[in-house]
Amino acid sequence: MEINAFMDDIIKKNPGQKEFHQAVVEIANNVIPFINRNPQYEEARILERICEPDRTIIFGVVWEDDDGRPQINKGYRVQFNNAIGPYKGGLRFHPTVNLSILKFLGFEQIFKNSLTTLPMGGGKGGSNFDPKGKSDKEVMRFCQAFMTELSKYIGEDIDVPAGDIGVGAREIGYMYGQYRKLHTEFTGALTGKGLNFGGSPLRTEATGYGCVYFASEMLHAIDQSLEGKKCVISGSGNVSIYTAEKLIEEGAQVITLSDSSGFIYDPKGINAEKLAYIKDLKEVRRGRISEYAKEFGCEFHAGEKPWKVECDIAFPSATQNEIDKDDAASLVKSGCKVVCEGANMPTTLDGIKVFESAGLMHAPSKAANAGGVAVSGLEMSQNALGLTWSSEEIDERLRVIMRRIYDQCVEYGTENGNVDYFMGANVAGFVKVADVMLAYGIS
Ligand code: NDP
Ligand code: 2IT
Repeated sequence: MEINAFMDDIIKKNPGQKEFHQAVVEIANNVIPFINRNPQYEEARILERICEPDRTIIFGVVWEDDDGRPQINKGYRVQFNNAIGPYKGGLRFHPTVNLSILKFLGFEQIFKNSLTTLPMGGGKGGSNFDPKGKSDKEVMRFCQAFMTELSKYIGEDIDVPAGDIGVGAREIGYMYGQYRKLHTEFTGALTGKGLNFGGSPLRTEATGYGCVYFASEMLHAIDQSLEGKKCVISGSGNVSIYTAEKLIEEGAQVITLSDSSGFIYDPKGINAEKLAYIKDLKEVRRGRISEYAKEFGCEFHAGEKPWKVECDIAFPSATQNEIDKDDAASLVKSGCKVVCEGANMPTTLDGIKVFESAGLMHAPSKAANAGGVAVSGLEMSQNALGLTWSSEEIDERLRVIMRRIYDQCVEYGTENGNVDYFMGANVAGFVKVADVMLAYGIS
């Protein structure tokens, strides 16, 4: 197989979907050489088949705003691949959402979910609805209208959505309430539910905690630990907050957080008390990160990203392509030695090359942020069993899963004694799904 011809075909079949093309090329760069050594995958055209979603559902969502005016949004669910389990992946509510972004996310999810070792296929969905500036009642009406349509296509053994950008506990609550009403049943058709209606302990924390566990594994391999390491984090949402929480617990120094308006730089480090302020600011009051700078008297850099700040480790945890070539060069210059991706595909292809040539340890999102969907998988198991495991039990399972993901990266990504975490994650994620697709024959 030849990469350029393969990508030409992808671009022709999916015109204009640049984020999707980017996600595919990143995988193809690693997987095609592997396929060329293992021709059974080429004969069955497995990679081409994985790149075509099983089903793409697009629908209109009409809801009423507080002034009684009808509002119209687009809703999507991309059911990408269910070879190894029900479609599984989050819902994103953000004004930038389009089919390209959801296809990149759904595609990544296939490989990520495979790496978790749990039986979950890949999917993703969402809407161009912007929750910012909407009242609680407006968010509720939107979520109900969105679920009225989506509910026709999901179910505990079919497709199990969860949260992503703009979708947290509040939105999942409204959507699950509507699902349960429409279906007259109480099953695990969504994850990230509240603890009193089938949610799993630690699902809220899981993506951030898992990301830190993955960083620990990488440091352990070079006889280092997180203790005393200067960490820069972007974003201040679900993933960023719980990455910060675990880093603080591990004795690292968290010095930045951001949102779409800019970043705060707190050289003294964010401690548990300051983090409690951030949780209230972001999870309850839904305010801006600049308020932190006013409260604690530190710098706020409007309109900027934190990549020029001197650090040991970076956790990009806001959104896709937030580290381009220049940002990557800034991070290298600022002393960064490890990049652990909390957000999905936060580094551009040029940015990845900069890290590669500087010899940084760089963990791809599909490995490093898989803790969230892994605990979603555990939530599905608990729902099926009708019981709830303890936080300690979930935390131990999460640690084991992140270690296994790390081990798979090392197994499939080691060349000449060096670990290429991208190669490891991409090939390991592919092999499991590909072998199952071979077992099914041409179907
Ligand atoms: P949240 O909505 O909780 O937080 C998102 C954060 O990122 C906010 O601080 C937001 O700032 C910032 N942000 C979002 N879009 C942009 C943008 N275009 N430019 C600058 N800043 C932006 O989302 P999550 O924390 O859940 O998700 C963050 C990332 O992690 C995403 O890439 C998501 O796909 C990924 N992820 C999430 C998982 C989960 O379990 N939630 C699991 C695995 C990955 P503002 O409020 O100003 O918009
Ligand atoms: O990108 C992701 O892995 C998520 N947003 C979590 C998906 C899930 O089903 O928990």
